[in-house]
Amino acid sequence: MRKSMAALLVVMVGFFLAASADAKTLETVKKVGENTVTVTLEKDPPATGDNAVTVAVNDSKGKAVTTAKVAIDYGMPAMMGMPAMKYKAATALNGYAYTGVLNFSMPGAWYVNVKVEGVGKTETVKLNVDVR
Ligand SMILES: [Cu+2]
Repeated sequence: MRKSMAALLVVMVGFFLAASADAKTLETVKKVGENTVTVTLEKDPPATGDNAVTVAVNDSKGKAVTTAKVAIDYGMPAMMGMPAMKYKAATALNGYAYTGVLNFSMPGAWYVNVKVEGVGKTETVKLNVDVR
């Protein structure tokens, strides 16, 4: 019994490692003041539709900052025959990082501005992503 449980565990860990090796995420790390902000989009390249986003804020010692407020503005500037698109995404603290969902309604160049408040000066991490 114990042996088969151990074998099952080995198989499960194997599957997990294989899955995480395949998963491509898009990570951006920026130093903002004393803190380091790591923004991770679940897909690389990001895809149209829902994309989970995780924002980790760590202090100068690497400790997770869990008292921040993280809000995201994202969109596309106006294009020929199309007005600018602007969206907002709230995030919630989930363990040691803030998580939210971005919904890209079309492929193309999008901006994603991650605003971190409540840890000294408000800081914004700006990224540009190419949605496929
Ligand atoms: Cu557009």
